[in-house]
Amino acid sequence: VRIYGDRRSGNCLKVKLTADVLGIPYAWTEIAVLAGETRTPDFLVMNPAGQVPVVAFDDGRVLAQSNAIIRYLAAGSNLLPSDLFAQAKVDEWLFWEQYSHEPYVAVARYKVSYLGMAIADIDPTLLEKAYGALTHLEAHLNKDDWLANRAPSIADISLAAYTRLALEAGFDFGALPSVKNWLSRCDETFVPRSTNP
Ligand SMILES: N[C@@H](CCC(=O)N[C@@H](CS)C(=O)NCC(=O)O)C(=O)O
Repeated sequence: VRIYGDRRSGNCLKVKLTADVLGIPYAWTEIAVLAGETRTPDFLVMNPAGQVPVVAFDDGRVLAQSNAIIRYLAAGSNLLPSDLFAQAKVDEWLFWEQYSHEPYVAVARYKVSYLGMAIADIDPTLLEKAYGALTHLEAHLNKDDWLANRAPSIADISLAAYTRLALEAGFDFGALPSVKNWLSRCDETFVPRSTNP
């Protein structure tokens, strides 16, 4: 497979980590979001939505949307349970990530890491929603080591991506000790099996 992605994007890092952990070999094509490389005519043929990540398979099929991609890559592995209800509990977190976490946590982090803004200058409403999402994670992780089914899964890979990038970008995790411990647990558990570029 070939992954088209921007190495600074959490959505793309989810795909990279899932492939690395599962030992799926791939080639990586770097697409610079800020340089407009997701909006070139060639790229838009592949993904009319003009976004990375995109995965192109050897048979010509193409798949976009980070959580759809990691779900497909992880099917049949221990990162996605085969029981349908257990799968739906993983999906619960994947959908929550896209609607209630990524739009705030990733966007706030984008302003700092891509645009160079100070955290203090970010719209307080956006910050409040970002910390609200992180606090929801904290409440769950106070009770449980993992997000879904008391076991590591792509739900953790997905949610950890932008949570980690927010921590690295300097957001205040003082009130989020369980989230920080969970990020460390993810590092210990999701160990790359392959050495892709
Ligand atoms: N819901 C999509 C979001 C993808 C997305 O927002 N990608 C950003 C980079 S993180 C992008 O390609 N932006 C470029 C653009 O919109 O032109 C996913 O999960 O893959």
